[in-house]
Amino acid sequence: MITLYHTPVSPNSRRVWITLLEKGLEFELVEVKLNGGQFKPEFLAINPFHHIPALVDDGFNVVESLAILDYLEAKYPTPNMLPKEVEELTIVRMVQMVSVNELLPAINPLISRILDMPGEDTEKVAKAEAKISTVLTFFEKLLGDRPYFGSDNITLADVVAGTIIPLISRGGISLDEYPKVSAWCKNLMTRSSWQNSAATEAAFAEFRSNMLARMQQKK
Ligand SMILES: N[C@@H](CCC(=O)N[C@@H](CS)C(=O)NCC(=O)O)C(=O)O
Repeated sequence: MITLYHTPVSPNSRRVWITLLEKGLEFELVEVKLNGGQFKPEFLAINPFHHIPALVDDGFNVVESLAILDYLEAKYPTPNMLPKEVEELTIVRMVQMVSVNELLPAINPLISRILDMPGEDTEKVAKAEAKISTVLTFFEKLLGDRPYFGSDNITLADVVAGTIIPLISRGGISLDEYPKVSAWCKNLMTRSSWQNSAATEAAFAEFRSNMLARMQQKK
């Protein structure tokens, strides 16, 4: 039995959820409330670093979302979500790493817009927009004429980038200047895995009130 410990608005856990759905696996979802649930001893026994996502498969614990995706691909290889050809595989890995190391941190200054909260830092937002533009230009080239990154079928790169880019749109950044990325993103949104794992407005509202509470505590 597979159990995924997750939080609805987190792109880190959503990428695992989508991979489970794309692979047609049976699994149980356990929501970890990030207002303290991650520090409960039973969760720390699974992930001592108190982060979601964490996956438990028949007693085997896996943490770190990219490691979880590799585990799922190796253990449940059908459908195949990692190309074998060297350049295609490298494109997938580049997109995964750029998404996590460049794009995701650039979203942080946009959080106030994504969640409709006060306190936007305009200087940080301008820097974030410049970084996001660099990433989107890079992705536009990497997509080329293919429907997915490095493949004609969905890959683990699409799952990683495709759970972050919708948040950028929610943060008010248009994809119009990047027609290939825009078409790729629209196509992903039609997949049942994306539709069934989308965070509800109630989940965004809960995340927002947790953020506001944390900001109050820091004052
Ligand atoms: N590198 C980790 C990052 C996971 C992560 O940052 N998770 C956040 C939510 S998006 C979390 O659990 N935060 C709560 C905490 O660290 O206490 C991964 O990719 O799995």
